[in-house]
Amino acid sequence: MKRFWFEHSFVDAEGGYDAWGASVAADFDGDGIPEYATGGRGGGFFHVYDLEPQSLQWTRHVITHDFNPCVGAAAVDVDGNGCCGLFCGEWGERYFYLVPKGGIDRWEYQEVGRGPRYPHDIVSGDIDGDGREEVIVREKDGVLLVFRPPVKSGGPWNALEIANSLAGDGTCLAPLSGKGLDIVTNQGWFRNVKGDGTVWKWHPLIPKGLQWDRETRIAAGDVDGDGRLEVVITESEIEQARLAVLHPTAANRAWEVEVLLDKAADFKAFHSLQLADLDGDGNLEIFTGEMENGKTDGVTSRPRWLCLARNKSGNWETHVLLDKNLGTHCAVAADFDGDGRIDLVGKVWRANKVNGNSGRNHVDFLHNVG
Ligand SMILES: [Ca+2]
Ligand SMILES: [Ca+2]
Ligand SMILES: [Ca+2]
Ligand SMILES: [Ca+2]
Repeated sequence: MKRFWFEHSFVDAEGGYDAWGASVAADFDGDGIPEYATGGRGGGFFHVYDLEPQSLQWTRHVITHDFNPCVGAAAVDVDGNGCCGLFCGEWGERYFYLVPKGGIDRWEYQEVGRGPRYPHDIVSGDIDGDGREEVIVREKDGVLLVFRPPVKSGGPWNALEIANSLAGDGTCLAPLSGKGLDIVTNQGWFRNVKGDGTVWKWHPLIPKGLQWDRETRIAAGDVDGDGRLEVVITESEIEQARLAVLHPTAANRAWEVEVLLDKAADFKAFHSLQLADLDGDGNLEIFTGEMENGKTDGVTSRPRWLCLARNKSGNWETHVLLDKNLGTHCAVAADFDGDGRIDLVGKVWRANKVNGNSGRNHVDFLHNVG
C-alpha cells in the first residue's frame, strides 16, 4: 500500500483564457465544504468550481468577466460570521471584494480601493484580534500593505503600508512570536509588536549566503513535530529550484537552514507550496509542484507534483504524487469532497505547448484516496 495515493481528474480541461491566478479554496456557499476559485486574463474571468462528492464531477460557475484578476487573491471573512467573500486585485490598480449572493452562481462585487498594480501575494487573517479578517497585499518587487475592511459594509477599505519595497515575492501569516499574527516574507519576517497590527518590527529570516532566489513560495507550520513553527520556502520561478525548512534561532539572527531539495535534485519552478497532513497521521507534509509556462518544457522536463514527508526514522523522503506532464501553479490543499482526507487542486499559469492536456490550459483535482 502506497503511503500517498492520489487519483487525478480534470476540474476543467477546456482551459482557455490566459495567466490564470487568484487561486483560492474556501467554503463560499456555506455547506461546510470548500469550493475552488481562480481567475485571470485573456478577456477577464473569475470562476468558482464546485465538486459533487458522489460523482466527483465539478461544475463551473462564472463569478464575473468584468476585470482581470492578478496573481493574488484570498478568501476573507470581514464580519467574523464564518462566511467568506473573495478579495483580489486586478492587473492594474483596482482592488475588489466579491461576495456570493444566495449561492455561488450569483455574485456581487465592489471596488474597495486602489493600490499597487501587481498584487502577487494576497493573504487574509485577523491581525488585530477583533475577530474580523484583514487582508495583506504584497506587490511583486514592491510594497507590503494591510487592507482593513470598513466597519460598515460597503464603505472603502483602509490601506496601511508596512514596507515600501521588498524584492521578489512569497508572503504568509503565522504566529511566530506568539503575539498575534506576524507577516512572514522571503525578505524577513515582520513582528506584530503589540498584536494589534499597529506596529511592525522587521527580523531576519534567510541567511544571505544562501543566495535564495527572490521569487518564492513560503509557508509556516510545525513540520518536524518539535512544537515550534518552522518556515518552509521554495524557489518558484527558476530551474534547479530548491526547497528548504528554516528553523528558528535567536530573535535577531537568520534562521537555521535545512535544504530538503537542493539544485542537484533538478526540479523546476516550485510555484506551489502547502503544508498539510496528507496521510492523516497527525504530522504535516510539505506539498509542492513544478510549473508549466516554459519553466518545464513538457518534452525534456515534465512537471511533477510532489510531497515531502518524514519517514519513521524522522528523515525526509520525496514522494511523486502526479507525473502526467501536467504542471501546476499556486495549487491548494483542502478536503474538497468532505471525506476527511486532504485533496489538492491547482491550475496552470499558462500551458506548455506539449503537456498532458494537448497543450491547453487546465485545472486539476488530485483526489486523496490513500
Ligand atoms: Ca461549500
Ligand atoms: Ca481583525
Ligand atoms: Ca502526515
Ligand atoms: Ca477529500
